[in-house]
Amino acid sequence: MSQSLAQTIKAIAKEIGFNDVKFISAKPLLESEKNFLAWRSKGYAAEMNYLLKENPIHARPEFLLEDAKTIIMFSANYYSECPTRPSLEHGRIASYAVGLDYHKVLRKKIKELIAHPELKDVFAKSKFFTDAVPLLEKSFAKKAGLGFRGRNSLLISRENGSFNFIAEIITDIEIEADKTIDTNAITCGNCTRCMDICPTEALPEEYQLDARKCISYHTIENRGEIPKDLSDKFGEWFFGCDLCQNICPYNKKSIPSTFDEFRPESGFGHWFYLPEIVDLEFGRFNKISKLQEQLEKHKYIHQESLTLIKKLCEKHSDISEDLLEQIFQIKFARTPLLRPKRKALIRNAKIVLNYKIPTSP
Ligand code: B12
Ligand code: SF4
Ligand code: SF4
Repeated sequence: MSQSLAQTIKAIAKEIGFNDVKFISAKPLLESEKNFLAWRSKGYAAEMNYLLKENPIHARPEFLLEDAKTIIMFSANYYSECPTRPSLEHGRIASYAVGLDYHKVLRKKIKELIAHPELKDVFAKSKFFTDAVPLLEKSFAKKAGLGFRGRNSLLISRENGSFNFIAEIITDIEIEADKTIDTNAITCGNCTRCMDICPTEALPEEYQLDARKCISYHTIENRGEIPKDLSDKFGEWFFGCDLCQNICPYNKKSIPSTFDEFRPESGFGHWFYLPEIVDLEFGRFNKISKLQEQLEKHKYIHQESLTLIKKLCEKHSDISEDLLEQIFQIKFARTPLLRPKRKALIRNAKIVLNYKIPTSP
C-alpha cells in the first residue's frame, strides 16, 4: 500500500490524541516467544491463566487475524501529576487507573479512527485491541520503534517516558514498516533505579518481572490472600504500583495526557479515601437505612451513581452480598477499579489502612 495511507493514518491518529503511531510487519517474533516461554517457566507469570495456556500465540499475530500482514502500533500517554497524600486514610491509585478504564476508552478512539471518512472501508478485515489480547504488546511496540525496553520491563519512549498505553490494529493490508531508529541502541545505560527501589524485589532480573512478588499483580489480579511478608511492603499502594516508573529518569519528561478520559477528574484520581470501600463490606451495617446514610456521605462518588444507588437501596429491605455487589458495580462503573472485584478492593484498603507510612516518590 502507498506511503500516503500511512501518513493519513498517522495524521488522524494524532488528531484523535495518540502521541505516536508506527507500522510493523505482522510476522511472528520468535526471539520474544523464546523469552516469554523462558520467563513463564520460572513461575514469573504467577496465576495469570491467560499467560499460562499451552501453545501460546502471544508472538504470532496470524492466530488473531488470518492473513495478518501489518500491525499498526499506537501509543497513548496517560500521565497526570500526583498531588500529595490528603491523609493517611487515603490509598494511592497507580497513574494508569486514575481516570476511566483505558480498554474501553482506547477501543472507542480506534473505532473513531477506523470510521474516519478518509479511511472508509480500509480496515474491512482488521482487528483492534488494547491489552486484553494474547499478544506481546511491548515486544511488538519495541520492534515497531515506539520505544525501548526498560529494566522495569516496560516500553519506554525516548521522548516522553513510559506512562503510555499500547494499542494496535492488526490488518491484512500491507503497509510499509516504519524506518525507525534502532531501539536497541537506546538503553538504560548503567541505571538500575527501578530494580533498586522495588520494595518487594519483583524485578529480580533485568527486563523481567516476577509477578508473584509485584504489588501491581497482587492489588489488581490476585483475588485471594496476599502473603503478609509481601503486603507488609505495599505502603500506600491501594491499586497498582508506579514505583518503578516514578523513579525512572526517562519519566522526568512526562507531560499530561491529551485524553480527558485519563485525567484524575474523570475517575477517582490519585488518592482514594479507603473507608469508602470498607463501607461495602458485608456485615458492616445491619440496616439498609444506615448503609444508605453512610453512602450519601461518600465524597468519591459521582452524583448520577449516587442517585442510582439510592433507587437500588429503596427496593431492598435487607443488606445482602448481592446488593453490595450491585452498589460496587455502580460506584466503580467505567473505571479500572472494577477489575479486582469488591472483596479484593476491600482487602487492599485494609492493608493500606494498617500500614500508615509516609508518601513514596
Ligand atoms: C500481564 C500484564 C501485567 C502483569 C505482568 C507484567 C509483566 N511485566 O509481564 C502485572 C499485573 C504485574 C502488570 C503490571 C503492570 N502493567 Co501490565 N500488562 C500485562 C499484559 C496483559 C501482558 C504482559 C505480558 O505478556 N507479560 C509477559 C511477559 C513475559 O512479557 P514481557 O514483559 O513483554 O516479557 C518480555 C521480557 O521478559 C523479555 N525477556 C525475557 N527474558 C529476557 C532476557 C533478556 C536478556 C531480555 C532483553 C528480555 C527478556 O521477553 C519477554 C517477551 O518479549 C500487558 C498487555 C499485553 N497484552 O501485552 C499489560 C501491559 C504490559 N501493562 C501495562 C501497564 C501500564 C502496567 C502497569 C504500569 C500498571 C500499574 N501501574 O500497576 C504495571 C507495570 C509493572 C511492570 N513493571 O511491568 C502496559 C504497559 C505499557 C508500557 N509502556 O510498557 C501494557 C502493555 C498494557 C497496555 N496495552 O498498555 N501487567
Ligand atoms: S510495579 Fe511496584 S512492585 Fe511491581 S515491579 Fe514495579 S516497583 Fe516493583
Ligand atoms: S529506572 Fe533506570 S534502569 Fe529502570 S527503566 Fe528507567 S532508565 Fe532503565
